[in-house]
Amino acid sequence: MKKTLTVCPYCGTGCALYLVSDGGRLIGVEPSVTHPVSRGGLCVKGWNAFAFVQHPDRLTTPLIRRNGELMPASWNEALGLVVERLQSIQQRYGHDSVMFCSSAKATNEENYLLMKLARGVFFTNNIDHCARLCHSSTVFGLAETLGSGAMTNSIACFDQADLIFVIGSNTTEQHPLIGTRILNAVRSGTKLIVADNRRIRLARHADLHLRHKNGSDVALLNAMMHVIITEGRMNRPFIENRTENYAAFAENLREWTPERAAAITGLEAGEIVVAARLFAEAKNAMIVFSMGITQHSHGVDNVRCCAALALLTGNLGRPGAGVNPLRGQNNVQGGCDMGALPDVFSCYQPVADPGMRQKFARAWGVADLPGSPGLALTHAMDAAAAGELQGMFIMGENPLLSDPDQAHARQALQNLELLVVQDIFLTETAVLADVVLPAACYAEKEGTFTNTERRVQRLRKALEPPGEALADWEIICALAERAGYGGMRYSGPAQVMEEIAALTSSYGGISFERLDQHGLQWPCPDAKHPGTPVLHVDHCTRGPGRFSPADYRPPHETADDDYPFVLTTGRTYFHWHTGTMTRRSHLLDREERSAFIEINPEDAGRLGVRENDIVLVASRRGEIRVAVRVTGMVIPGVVFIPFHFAEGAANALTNNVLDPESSIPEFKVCAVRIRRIV
Ligand SMILES: Nc1nc2c(c(=O)[nH]1)N[C@H]1C(S)=C(S)[C@@H](COP(=O)(O)OP(=O)(O)OC[C@H]3O[C@@H](n4cnc5c(=O)[nH]c(N)nc54)[C@H](O)[C@@H]3O)O[C@H]1N2
Ligand SMILES: Nc1nc2c(c(=O)[nH]1)N[C@H]1C(S)=C(S)[C@@H](COP(=O)(O)OP(=O)(O)OC[C@H]3O[C@@H](n4cnc5c(=O)[nH]c(N)nc54)[C@H](O)[C@@H]3O)O[C@H]1N2
Ligand code: SF4
Ligand SMILES: [Mo]
Repeated sequence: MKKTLTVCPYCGTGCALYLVSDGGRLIGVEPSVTHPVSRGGLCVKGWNAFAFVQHPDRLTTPLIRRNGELMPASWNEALGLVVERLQSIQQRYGHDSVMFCSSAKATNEENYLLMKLARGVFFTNNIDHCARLCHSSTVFGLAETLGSGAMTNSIACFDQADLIFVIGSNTTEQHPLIGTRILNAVRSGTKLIVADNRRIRLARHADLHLRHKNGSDVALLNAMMHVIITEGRMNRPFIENRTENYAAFAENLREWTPERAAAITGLEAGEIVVAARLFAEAKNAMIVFSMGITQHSHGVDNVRCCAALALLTGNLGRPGAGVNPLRGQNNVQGGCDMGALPDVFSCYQPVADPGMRQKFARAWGVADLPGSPGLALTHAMDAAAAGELQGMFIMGENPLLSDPDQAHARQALQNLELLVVQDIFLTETAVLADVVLPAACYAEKEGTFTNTERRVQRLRKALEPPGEALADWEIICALAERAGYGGMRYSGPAQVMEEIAALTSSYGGISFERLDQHGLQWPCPDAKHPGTPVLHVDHCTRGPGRFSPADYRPPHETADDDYPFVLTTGRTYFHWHTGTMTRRSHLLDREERSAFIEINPEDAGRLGVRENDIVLVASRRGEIRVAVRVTGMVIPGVVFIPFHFAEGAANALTNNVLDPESSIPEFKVCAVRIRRIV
């Protein structure tokens, strides 16, 4: 038996685990007792992280569409075809007629290489990844206010908070080992406020549970800050010494009385006052947020308010105090850090800056690099649907199920002249592709992932990939070679990290040798630097923390006579996004088999539906059939559907309206109607 220390491929918590194999077969998982995050624990997905790896559905050979059908092909033919057709499209329509979608499931090295391929070889900044659907509003909002879009603290810091304010994060289900940490802190006296209208597990342990209306967070947070200011509970020295724009900000809050916010949020004014006092009284208060805050057409405004609450009360730059967006995918922090974004190279170095372009062009041995920002993922889908984008190369994403408004996503993907999908399974998106490239999964390759607390960690190869599948980095390098570029010949991912470190100051001191057992937290600028557990200690990354005022804008769609329910979408404990991996893991699949809708008992009574009835749920964009769960998890008027299930795809219903600044879709609110059919 062999044990290989690696990192869990599911969530951004970044637990370490050992893959246990016997003669080339994976037989199980063991936790790492010494790891600072997981400390000998794992959630159910971590324990089952081996299960999909050797599933018979794994892709084992490249596939090319011939006479309408995907047929096995050689690597030689598939790589040749991809490069030839991408180049042909660019010759006819220009460099920006193709889009590269990178992957938060792939390693840092692979994300870096795909962005190098897009920019350096195909001369386009059209590169993005699922962070657009996830924390793009965080990256925008925190860059503006604090100077860095990442978690300000480490996961271990949660133990030192006197109060934790969880807003729009179902932490025990979606970041289970962080959720446990919060519950442990609460057990030893830390206060907890939960602002989420679902009765999530954390809510049952909270000192205060605010069940405000979906999409009303700006009103709630503004009113909390109004109370803090009018009661003189703000941290004046912190505001004075470490922030800017306070006067204008406070002026804007004048009108935001708890009564005004009560009318918008559906809360009692008194509840808002209690929340404000609890928060302001805590010596060290920590804000934790996730998709309930970010996935709105006003996602950036929500984030601005979270940052402002921390600045107003001086809760920043200490172990128990900070602003903590929990990053979702195992390597979405890394995908962003590596520059798989349309406007920046690695670690947010802007492509618009000629000096940056020169630096990267010189390192990559190319004459020039494109300077105008490329398309965001959501805009690329719109462009494809409108016939303005011809080619798309998708590595490790399944947009047909994960993008908003499935009919629109399908139209976009079908409109393309060329769709290439590089995945470990034949996903719903891959079924539409012209070429499918089989990738090795996390257990079959070397590289690094960066978790939500900025910890860069090594994954290690436990076994060989199935059939002819190759690691994503190998495929990207082979594509570059085919395209006539000689600057992507590496002995392995360790050498790619050397190149990243040389071009990226936050990763400057990171090398495979140094990552050793449990990794390093960036910023880690040089080879002696121990890494950084807490950001913004003496001053914010941008200098002074900036108060950015935000005013309430309602969600794009609200309930009306035709569509009387608010639908909010999200996740369950057992499944991962579009289900490609968890629905192929026997134990996880057994726990949660098919699509469902949570309906409050009051609404169920009015609709005449009972547990397990099948209902038709329709929005202005589409309809699905799902089974009913009658539950007090949701408040009357709100229903919840997870987006894991292809046969009851929540995204057939969701609204493709975007936040104007971050281009994140409004996954968390749309209007639906419900009718019983069985
Ligand atoms: N098991 C599992 N874990 C996962 C994932 C998974 O698919 N499965 N995905 C990972 C990824 S990529 C991500 S981004 C994270 C997401 O992690 P979370 O953001 O924690 O998960 P969600 O279920 O999307 O939404 C969280 C909560 O937001 C609440 N919410 C909805 N609308 C609002 C609102 O307007 N205001 C407020 N305050 N709350 C609202 C919902 O009621 C829900 O409880 O999870 C990661 N972890
Ligand atoms: N309605 C609704 N929709 C949502 C959300 C929501 O809350 N509600 N949340 C959004 C959010 S936050 C996110 S992050 C997105 C996620 O959207 P996606 O990223 O599209 O979803 P995943 O299912 O995680 O897709 C990852 C793909 O990578 C493949 N894969 C796994 N490992 C590897 C590898 O090593 N190499 C390669 N090449 N492929 C690999 C998997 O098989 C899978 O097909 O969904 C978004 N969509
Ligand atoms: S908490 Fe996240 S990283 Fe840890 S075992 Fe569970 S899914 Fe994996
Ligand atoms: Mo996400």
